Amino acid sequence: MKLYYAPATCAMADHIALIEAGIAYELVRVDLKAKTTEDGADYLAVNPKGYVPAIALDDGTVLTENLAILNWIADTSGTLMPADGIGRYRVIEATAYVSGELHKNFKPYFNPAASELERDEARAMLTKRFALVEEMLTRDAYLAGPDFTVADCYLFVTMNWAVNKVGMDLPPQTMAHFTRLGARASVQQAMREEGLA
Ligand SMILES: N[C@@H](CCC(=O)N[C@@H](CS)C(=O)NCC(=O)O)C(=O)O
Repeated sequence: MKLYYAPATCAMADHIALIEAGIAYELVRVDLKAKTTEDGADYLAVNPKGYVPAIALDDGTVLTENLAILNWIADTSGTLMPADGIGRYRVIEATAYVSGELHKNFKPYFNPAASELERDEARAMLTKRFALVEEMLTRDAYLAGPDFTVADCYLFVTMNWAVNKVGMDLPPQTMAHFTRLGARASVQQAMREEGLA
């Protein structure tokens, strides 16, 4: 399978999850401005949405959207998420929170046309959203309970943006989680492979 990515984007969540799950992958880098892949092909022909991540399975099936791809990785490998019960829905709930409530609030920081006011409003909202993450990490070792799951893979990306793009001070448990996850072999490998380490 192929993972279409750009460095340090939300596709890194899937990259980390693939490594954790032990699923073999080929990375294909996308130029998000030009909408081309590293070999010059038209990325829109792969994913008409034009953004990353996307995965292409060996039979040519293309799957997009982090939530779907992370669930596919977990289900395909039988790891990174409970197979059933409320624990499974807690992971989906946490991943949806990262996607809908954390990720989306970084948008002004990736949009050169965004105003300072928009950035300030986004930062205030992120502070509020990370306060809930802090509560969750005070209760449990990982975002969705006692075990590392796909929700933590995605959370790592947003914590990385908060610290290294926005310059936020994350609350203490969240910062400790960021440091712990940053030391995991899978995260180190993903960073290396994306040219970030
Ligand atoms: N709804 C998508 C959003 C993905 C997304 O925001 N991707 C960003 C990188 S983090 C991107 O490719 N932006 C470039 C663009 O939209 O042109 C998902 O959850 O997978």
